[in-house]
Amino acid sequence: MPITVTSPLLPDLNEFNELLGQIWDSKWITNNGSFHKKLEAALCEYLKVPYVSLFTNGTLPLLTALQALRVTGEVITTPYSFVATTHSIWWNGCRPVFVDIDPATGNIDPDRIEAAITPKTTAIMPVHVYGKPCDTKRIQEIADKYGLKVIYDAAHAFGVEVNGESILNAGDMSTLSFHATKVYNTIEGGAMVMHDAETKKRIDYLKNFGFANEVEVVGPGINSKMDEIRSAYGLLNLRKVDTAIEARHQVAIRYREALRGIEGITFFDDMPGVRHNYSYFPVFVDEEKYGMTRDELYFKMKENGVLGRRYFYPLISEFSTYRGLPSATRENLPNAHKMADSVICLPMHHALKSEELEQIISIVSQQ
Ligand code: T4K
Repeated sequence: MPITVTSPLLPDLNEFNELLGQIWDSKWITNNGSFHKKLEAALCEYLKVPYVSLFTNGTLPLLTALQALRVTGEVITTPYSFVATTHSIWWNGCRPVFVDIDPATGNIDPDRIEAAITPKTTAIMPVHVYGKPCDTKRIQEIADKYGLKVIYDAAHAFGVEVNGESILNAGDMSTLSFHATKVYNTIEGGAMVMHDAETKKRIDYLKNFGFANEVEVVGPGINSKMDEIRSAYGLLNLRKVDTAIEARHQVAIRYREALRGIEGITFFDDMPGVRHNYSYFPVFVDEEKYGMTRDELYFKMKENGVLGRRYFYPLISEFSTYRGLPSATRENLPNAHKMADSVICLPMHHALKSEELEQIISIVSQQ
């Protein structure tokens, strides 16, 4: 059996069957049912945020956030992410403007944002990549100075806190992905976090075609409602997520202990004051020092049954839809290119066995 980059956290099957029985009996299977309501409330409490609106995946809340905030023109964003981030800007008829990343975090470099602002800029869409918090204070200062909206793609940042406060409270809105490959999953799923009840109401309309009531549609909404089955699954997984994050933490500790000091391999350490979720474990290969290219290591791992992933290579700015944009040039994005060309995400999940972990370590450390 190959060792995959991740493995989904699954609820207890008997408990899930019990909840399925309740759903069958109720015959209420989607459209803001009781499990949907319960999961939204439970997530508010767990995540320490005031309002959560559930979605069917992590892409549609991005699309909906831009629409709800009436974002137009240009949106400043990072090329170092999953392609859904930029697609959401494109789907709203806006132009993505790529800004380079800070090599210390992988996140958009606040020092480079102002130079990318034009009279057409209306919003910034940063990503807490791998769950590492962006410099939200600096980004907000810039947004306030120029009157811009800030929508955080927090797909990787479930449960991440800075000095005891949820990172999801930053900006105008934050979005989450609950895809199977994430720390916390509802199979497919996602959510938006917002600050006030009025915005939550509007978002709830927009994810239900824009319906405010039976006869009134308040905007060109979409259908992105989470159903009762996934909501029930999500409630059960919420009970297990802390244990899963702690198991991931132990994996990170072992990786760091074993890989620190290997010439040509670097990785991120924990940031002070941050509760991390250990959603990914990216390592960066310096081929000169390591004596092997990133791809040579990637394929060597693969031949040995270890399926690491090159998240996020290629950069979004290299895909055909985006590479013609003025901000997509290699010269504009040197740090992002360097990171994308050197990264491998090692397998990281709650159920990784210690013998699997040691096998991965022995390949990377070339023993
Ligand atoms: N913004 C950001 C920053 C994101 O990273 C993402 C998604 C989004 C927005 C959009 O959120 P969603 O609309 O997806 O909710 C995966 C995920 O599909 C995607 O959710 C994720 N980011 C992205 C980084 O990774 P793939 O194509 O690499 O996944 P896949 O199918 O190759 O799976 C990887 C490994 O996971 C497999 O080798 C084995 C394991 N796996 C996967 C699945 C689906 C399982 O063990 N069981 C499973 O059911 O994209």
